Amino acid sequence: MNLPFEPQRQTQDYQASDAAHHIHAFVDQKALNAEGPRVMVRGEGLYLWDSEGKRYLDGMSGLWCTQLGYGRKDLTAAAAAQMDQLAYYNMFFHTTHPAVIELSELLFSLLPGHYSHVIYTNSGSEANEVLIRTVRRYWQVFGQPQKKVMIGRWNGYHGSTLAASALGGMKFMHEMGGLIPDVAHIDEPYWYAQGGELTPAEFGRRCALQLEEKILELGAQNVAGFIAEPFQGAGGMIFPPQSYWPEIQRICRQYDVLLCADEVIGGFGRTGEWFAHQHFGFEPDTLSIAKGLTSGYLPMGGLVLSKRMAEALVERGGVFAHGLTYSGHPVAAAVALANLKALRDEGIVRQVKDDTGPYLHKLLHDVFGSHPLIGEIQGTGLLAALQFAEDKDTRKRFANENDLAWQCRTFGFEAGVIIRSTLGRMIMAPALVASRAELDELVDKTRIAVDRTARIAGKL
Ligand code: PXG
Repeated sequence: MNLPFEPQRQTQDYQASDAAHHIHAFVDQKALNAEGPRVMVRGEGLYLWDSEGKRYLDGMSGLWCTQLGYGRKDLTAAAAAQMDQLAYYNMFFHTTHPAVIELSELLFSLLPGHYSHVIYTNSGSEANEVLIRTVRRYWQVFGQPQKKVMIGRWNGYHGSTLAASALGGMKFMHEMGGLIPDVAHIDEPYWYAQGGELTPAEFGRRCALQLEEKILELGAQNVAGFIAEPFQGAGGMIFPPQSYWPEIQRICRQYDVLLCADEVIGGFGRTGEWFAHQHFGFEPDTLSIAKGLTSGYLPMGGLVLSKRMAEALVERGGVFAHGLTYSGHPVAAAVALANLKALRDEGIVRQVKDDTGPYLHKLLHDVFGSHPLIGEIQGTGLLAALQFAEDKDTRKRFANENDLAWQCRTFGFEAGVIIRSTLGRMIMAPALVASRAELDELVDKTRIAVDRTARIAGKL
């Protein structure tokens, strides 16, 4: 074993202790305990090592978050310096600190000019919790306290806490713990699966018009906001047809419904723009952010507000009874600041847009464009999805597509690459610092996994 570190304990020892004490995310814990989780012990650049010494190319940036890759000394130095200087102070009782002030300055220099304020949180779920309260407070300030229904989308994902999962449209999550009142859902714009005979443009428009129907059904005077991911992430890396967002924006403006973009995955360069709504060309009133804000090195999120909303809350709102112990945590803020500086000063977002993003998509089209298992390739920047198809002409999907995708993911691990599976789609979202050579390796190893999957699906 040739490891760039000394493993402290045996893998089985780690696994036994983990099984004894730890409930993992989104898994049958009993089944996982029997199998034993992979123990990740080190990261450097795009690579991870497990406790057995096996090396993986991380094609998912952790969970869509390590924009700068692993092991960045500038981020660890920023954390250490801030810990030495002021490890903690809070945003309650009329105080602030330089780290959070400088982070906000930089954040708003990167955002379009119609945003002005942010409420910091520790995660994306919290950003969306705060969103519900902030949007409702905004309408209260304007004398419309009944305007409080939030509309989300089926198969959207906005986090795992009670209200964030209610905004999301994962029915199996709603069944575990329940919903909250005053939340409604419309369909997702997943043309490949649900578009039928419609063209993508027609289908996109039809999905958007569902928002208008839902607003009219609920009464526009009762609808506070519409929340959606610019492209769905956890739901399968699904890009809406181009007709979708302009129509959604028109409807929100027409009925005075706030347009809330969940940029937790799309933000901070993933699409080659700083924020995904810029790629799709619409102007949300709020942005939920997290993940790439710190490259995942420390937990931090936030809710960005348009000038119009911030002005109402600040100038007319009085006390807004909201705050978290760790809102604007100085160490997280210092890391976020160092992270955003690196993304900006090293030209990484531009590189994704002009070089590595187009390079990845050309490669994917060359390798998978006529692959017998792949019916569609979607994405832009360092973001891609491969759709499995049983019949490419009719867009028929496999009855066992979920199992096939999970198999593909397992084959990926065996080949030394981490790709994400969702219902019949394989997702790639490597760190934004990926080189062309690393993207070659990502696609080569993904090809091994997809070919093996095609064989068990009878397609090769
Ligand atoms: N909004 C979006 C769009 C997300 O993708 C959250 C909110 C919640 O963020 P926190 O920081 O509370 O986890 C997310 C999280 C996956 C996967 O498998 C995606 C997420 C989380 C875990 C797994 O794709 N996204």
